[in-house]
Amino acid sequence: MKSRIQNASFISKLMPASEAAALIQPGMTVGMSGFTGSGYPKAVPLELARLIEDAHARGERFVIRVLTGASTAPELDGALAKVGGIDFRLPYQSDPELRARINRGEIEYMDIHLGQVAQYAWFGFLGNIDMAVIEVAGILPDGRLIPSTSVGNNKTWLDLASQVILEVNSNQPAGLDGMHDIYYGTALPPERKPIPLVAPGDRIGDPYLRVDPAKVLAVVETDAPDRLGRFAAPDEISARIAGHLVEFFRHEIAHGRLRPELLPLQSGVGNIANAVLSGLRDGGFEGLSAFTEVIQDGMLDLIRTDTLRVASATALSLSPEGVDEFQRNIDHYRSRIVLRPQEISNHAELVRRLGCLAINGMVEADIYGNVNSTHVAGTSIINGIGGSGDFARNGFLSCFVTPSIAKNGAISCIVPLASHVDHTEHDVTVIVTEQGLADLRGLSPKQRARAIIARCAHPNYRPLLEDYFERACRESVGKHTPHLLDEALSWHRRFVESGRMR
Ligand code: 0RQ
Repeated sequence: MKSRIQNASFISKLMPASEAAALIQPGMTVGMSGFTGSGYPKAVPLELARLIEDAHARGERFVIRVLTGASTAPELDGALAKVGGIDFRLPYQSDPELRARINRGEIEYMDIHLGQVAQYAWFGFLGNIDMAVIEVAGILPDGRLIPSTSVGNNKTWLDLASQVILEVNSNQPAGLDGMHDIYYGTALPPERKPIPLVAPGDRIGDPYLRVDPAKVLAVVETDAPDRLGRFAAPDEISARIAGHLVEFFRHEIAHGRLRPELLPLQSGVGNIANAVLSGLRDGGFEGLSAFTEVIQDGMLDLIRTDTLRVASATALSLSPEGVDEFQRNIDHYRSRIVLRPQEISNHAELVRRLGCLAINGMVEADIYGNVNSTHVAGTSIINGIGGSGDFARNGFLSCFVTPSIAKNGAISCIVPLASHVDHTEHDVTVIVTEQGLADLRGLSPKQRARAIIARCAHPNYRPLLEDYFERACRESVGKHTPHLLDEALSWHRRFVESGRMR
């Protein structure tokens, strides 16, 4: 392990995770590493959960505020939520225990664009960050830190936190060294300058994170893999969605609006995103690039085959097989992958400059193109907006994908009125289901409604949507975006009451 910690002053701070966890006091705001299940601290949060459980058994209140990059894993979000140790959490999460407690109203959760978390903290909107708990892959002789499988908000937490605990994980590939690009040129307005990145693979910073050694109270050794699941092979529905998108990109190339190498891809997480990437590989595309948040197996495969020349992201989120492949060919990947802080990977200025093709999953869209990415029936959160808004608002194209129905057809994913809106009709250019693709560019609200109902709705729900829309066009007082106000959310009310929208 000494070879991973090459600085004597950091070696002198080595201690067991239980001792390091005891440095975290009730009421603290703690910035932790971790983004989509990778690069999160593996030992200190588990020990902290034990301390919190003991305190609660003694009748003492012990809760903390937890800030991360994005979702973590059972060892962090799951363990702390289970013992009732989280008072407030931001941003994106996906842990079942944490989600359940948020939806029971036991934990305050702030859902915020991933690209904006760092500036929010720098503006002072999150109060003092008392502690940072950050996983790294190693510590250099000069005290700089080799980042782990995710960068997330680590730079911000290390800079802003009053105190720091480092976990040095020897299980993370040593070959990660050199893959990161940490930009230290951000500033607060009005001192901000343009970010000097003009292509996805540009390196504009330093491969290493910096930390003031005086703030580092503890260094903990770990040797545990990121706990990541396997991806389902694309099913028929996701393959059809991917097929529609690939056909659409070809159409755009034919009309001169896209070049054969497309524009930098941003692809959300999950089954459909993976299927779209497979569709691009099988569709004969070449010379592609990605400016995205997360590199999953599907994207790794595109890099392996050189279909994708370069990929910028803030995290690797690979299956165990993906990790094996990554480790075996790490030199190939190091020259093609750049991992950055999420304030850069998701920066509105850069997404707009590069003209990303944003492809994200959604819960539902309404007939006018407002998209709900986060809430079931408008009230229960699934994961969070993640980075979808960073890319949707600013991309060259903003595509949202979903199967047309959910829960075996009990739910239509195209509804009269979205029960919660994450992306407004002004930020959505393309909606795709397995039924087809609605190109909303240049259309008025009523034209959009006709396109979405005709191309994207499931046949079981299409006549109901047509009926709603035609009646709304006749009866609505305002005829620009017609609605029947008493009826607009009745589909969701029926679902909550009976388990079915019909
Ligand atoms: O529930 O697991 O209980 O069966 O939602 O749905 O179809 O498996 O789709 O995994 O792609 O997730 C929007 C959640 C889609 C995701 C969302 C139910 C459905 C299922 C999942 P079950 P699928 P996916 C980059 C960008 C926001 C963040 C984002 C997401 C479960 O894409 O979190 O885009 N997006 N980040 O049954 C009720 C509906 C439903 C529904 C689906 N209309 N009503 N339930 N479900 N549609 C990544 C980051 O930012 C980090």
